[in-house]
Amino acid sequence: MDQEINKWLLLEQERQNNGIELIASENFVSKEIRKLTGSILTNKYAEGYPGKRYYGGCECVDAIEQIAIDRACKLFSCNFANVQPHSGSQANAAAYRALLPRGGKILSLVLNDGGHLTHGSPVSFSSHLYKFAFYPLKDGHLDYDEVERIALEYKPDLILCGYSSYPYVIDFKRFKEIADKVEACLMVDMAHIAGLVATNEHPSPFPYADIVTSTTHKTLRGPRGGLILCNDSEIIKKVNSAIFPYYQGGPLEHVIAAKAVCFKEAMSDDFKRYIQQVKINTKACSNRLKQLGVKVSGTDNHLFLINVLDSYSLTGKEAQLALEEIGITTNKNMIPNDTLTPSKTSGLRIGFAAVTTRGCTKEQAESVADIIHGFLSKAIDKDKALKMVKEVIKSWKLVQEIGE
Ligand code: DSN
Repeated sequence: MDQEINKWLLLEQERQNNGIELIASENFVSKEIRKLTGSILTNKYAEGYPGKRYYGGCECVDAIEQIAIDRACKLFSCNFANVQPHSGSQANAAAYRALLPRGGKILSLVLNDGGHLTHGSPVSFSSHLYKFAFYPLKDGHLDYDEVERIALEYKPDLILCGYSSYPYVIDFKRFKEIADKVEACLMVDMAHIAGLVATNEHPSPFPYADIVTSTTHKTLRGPRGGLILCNDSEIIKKVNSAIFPYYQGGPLEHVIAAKAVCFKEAMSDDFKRYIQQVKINTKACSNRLKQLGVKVSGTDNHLFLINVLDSYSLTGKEAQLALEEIGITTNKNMIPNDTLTPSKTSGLRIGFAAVTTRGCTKEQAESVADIIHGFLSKAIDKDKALKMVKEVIKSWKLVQEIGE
């Protein structure tokens, strides 16, 4: 055992167990998923796809990858899947390459309003390879008429929807109508809401999207990794060659095996009940904060935003650091019409996917709101807040025991 690393592993386990994890993109995976990500499958090179590899000895990983593909298609009711992307960013890069020539025009959400870095940020590859125009939110909500107006003017080759901090339902059908009007493709990045889509707790992007990308580790509660789905046999060929050999080399078959288990878990009644509870908890916390006079977004999904600048005269960074002192982990986040920079921000993003896996109830989600408000407004001190945190988590499962 490498004691130097093991010490930190155990400290991280303690941190996860003793805290309230509210980062909206995180979750706690089952024991089986953890076991597979640490399995001997990591030893195998398998460049290529099932039945068409550049290495010998691939019969077992071929079977595993094919099961993962078949389960992904069944879970999301689509025809084709690529389960090899190492992350959501690689999935998005491959999707753009499959649908567009270099320099192709993409219309996506203003990044400060909830888009992802790969949706056209100047610091991401995306803005270097493609031309972006952006649609804004109106009062925190998608304004489909405005998207249509900008699309008619900009004439994009691709319209992109699906976001990192949008708390409401997305109308994929309306996006498809706009895309058809300007003869653009429609791409949906459903990374945040994949677990909700899998359980029909959010409308599906199919049959409207030409390509759907996702991660598997957020609300879907699988291993860290990416996923691409589509219904068209020509598009999947382009996706496959964009992932390998264009962007990636050897697939992570240990992670792909864990993705296969994640897709199976997501088909269960237990998982549907879990996602329903995530939505109940998120709404309960957001509503409680609203009752307390805090400036928060509403929510239809697993996340919401707090305007900490207006509510507490704190930047998102300051609020994040303050909550970390009492074992509540969040992330600073830009909010619509933010006047601060991404390294400071006026907002905090709050999500309930992770804590709901550990057993968080609606009442506990309301207590979490009381702790956040009490501590950030300085109505309660650190000792009292720490005691309240301890009380909330005392009945929760340990992260190393999830899925037992
Ligand atoms: N970094 C992820 C998030 O936190 O939303 C997006 O990939």
